[in-house]
Amino acid sequence: MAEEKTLKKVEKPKKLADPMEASIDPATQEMIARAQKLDIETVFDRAVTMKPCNIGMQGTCCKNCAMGPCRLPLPKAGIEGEDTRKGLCGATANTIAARNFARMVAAGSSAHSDHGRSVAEVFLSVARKETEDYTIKSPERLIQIAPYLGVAVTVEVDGETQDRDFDEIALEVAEKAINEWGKPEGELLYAKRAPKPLYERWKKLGVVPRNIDREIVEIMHRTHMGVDQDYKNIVKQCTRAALADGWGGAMIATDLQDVMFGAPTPLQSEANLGIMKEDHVNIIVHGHEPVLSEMIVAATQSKEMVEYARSKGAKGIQLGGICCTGNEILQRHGVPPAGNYLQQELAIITGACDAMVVDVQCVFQNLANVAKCFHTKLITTHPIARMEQDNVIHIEFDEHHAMEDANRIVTMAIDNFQNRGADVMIPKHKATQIAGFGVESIEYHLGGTFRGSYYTLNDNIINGRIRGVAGVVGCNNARVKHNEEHVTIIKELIKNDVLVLTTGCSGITLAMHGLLTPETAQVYCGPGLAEVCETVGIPPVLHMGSCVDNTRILLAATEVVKAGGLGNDICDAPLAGSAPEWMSEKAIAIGQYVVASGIYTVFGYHMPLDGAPEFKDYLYRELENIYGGMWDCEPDPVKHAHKMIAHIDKKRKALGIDKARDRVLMDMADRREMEAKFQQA
Ligand code: BF8
Repeated sequence: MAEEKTLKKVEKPKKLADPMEASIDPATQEMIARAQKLDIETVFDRAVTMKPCNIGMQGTCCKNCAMGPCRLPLPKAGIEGEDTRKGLCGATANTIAARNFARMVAAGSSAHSDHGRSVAEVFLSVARKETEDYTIKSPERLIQIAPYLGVAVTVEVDGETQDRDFDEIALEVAEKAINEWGKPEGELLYAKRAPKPLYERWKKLGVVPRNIDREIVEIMHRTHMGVDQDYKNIVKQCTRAALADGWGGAMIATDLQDVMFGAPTPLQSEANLGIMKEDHVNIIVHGHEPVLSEMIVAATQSKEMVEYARSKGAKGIQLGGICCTGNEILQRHGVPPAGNYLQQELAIITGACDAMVVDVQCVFQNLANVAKCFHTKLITTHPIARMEQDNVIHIEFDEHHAMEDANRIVTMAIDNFQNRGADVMIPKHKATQIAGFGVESIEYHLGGTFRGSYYTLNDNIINGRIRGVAGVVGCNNARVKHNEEHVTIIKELIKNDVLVLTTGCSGITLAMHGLLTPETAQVYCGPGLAEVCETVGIPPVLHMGSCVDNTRILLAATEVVKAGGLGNDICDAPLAGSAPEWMSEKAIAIGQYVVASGIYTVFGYHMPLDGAPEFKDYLYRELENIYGGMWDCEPDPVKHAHKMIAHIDKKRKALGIDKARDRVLMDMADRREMEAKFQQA
């Protein structure tokens, strides 16, 4: 009898994802189908078989002590009268949801900021001349950021102002930067890079970060059992930690990466799994910190390594990226991304990935299980991010012998080329993209010739050709049709003359769907934005890098304010933020610092707040009165875009520039004609 039961269980067909329902990207659809044919499980299948926990979804499961987990779901009929739900200690739904939210902010801020710390430590080695593998590729960026860290770039000699010794500046910048993580007194130095009224607002509210580590530690303390039990007070600390990330750890990461590896400038590349080549050694780098991947780029381009690859029967070495490590080497070297977050398993399932090299964050543990089915060497490189599976190779990367480590990894990949099976299938799909935009390149392309500022961009916003600017960023999420929300929202925004800045996996998504080329403007943009993009030759969606590079968006918003005509503070300008398919705690940290910087920010999918309506209302409404920005959530992508547009219009009206816009309404026939033009292009 028992045997029969077991047999019946085995016979039950496995529930699998429908590739067409899982993604809008044909390369992804093809690879999901291939994985299923080979009986290899991917995240898309797991999303079908495992449903998310309903109470966790509502944000009201407290597991911060061993009397719990205490679960406080919202009754189906809602709550009439007093909300009497309590955990064993008496914690309310608001307290529990706020604690959970705060811990996401802490985790997200710690991830970006610890990345920043590693970069600062490598930079200190450079400044101390302890490593020869890294140098300062952008002295201009170093001189630019030094004053923000309180480092003088000139000296007085005999009453004359002279340039200060460059090595001295570098060393002081490195020391001051590292100090930002743990200094015993004072406040975050970069906070003053924000527009003055914003800094003063933070000061008045008592949310200027003291040091980066302290704000994260304090969240963990305050959300420990029996400490902070006032959700408004918890959110205040969320703000302080998130600002320590956005205007601190992440911003220092971006700056020092630019100093050491070069400040990005616009360049052409490609994106999607189709960048992999059957006759080349394919190496995929995945994760977030570019410290190792910079060396891997250099190693794969070296004559010795290319010759070695040829000696093993390959035509060359094809490097590709996944996630933000991919964005880092894209924006500085034009290395094409092979995919975004949800495509990491698929890159191995091509059968053509000779090595996947991972560092930190957003790496699936299932990569090891998938790699077992192929010849792929899966290599972890970071002491804080190892995997338990025995097929994973750990080569710990050390900046003091960086090139040696990179050469070892590339050699291993080349040696592995001969072990490939016959079962290679690389999807043909890939698209061209222009990436590598930054604060300066926006100024260069859209800036004023005479003022050397954002004046012309502002002028185009004021005259209504550009309705406003949106930052659309963030992850993919297997609970959402892969790429669909990003693409729909962006098309809706640019159709309505909203210029878009993008980073992270959103940037990779838009690249693979062909939205990061200047030609996109004629096809998808409203007439005003199309005219501006065509005149200056830029795409209507500007890829500004990885997720730590959201700080470039903060600084671009600051430049908009400084250029004048659009209010005195970031919250006055017609700006909005969005993370359509978010999944990571880092996205919550980013959302909180963007909101606290004055920008209305809409998340897609869902937010874990529904179980605590009062707390949710505080984030979605009341925060605007405090910081000028607030949260929102809208899973429908068209409505999502229109909420952002409505906010932009509200700001235009408050500035008195709403009349300047000649509204051009487009119908479906216009849209179809535009799409047809794009297909022909
Ligand atoms: O830091 S967008 S999935 S890769 S968390 Fe992760 Fe999200 Fe991608 Fe970059 Ni950002």
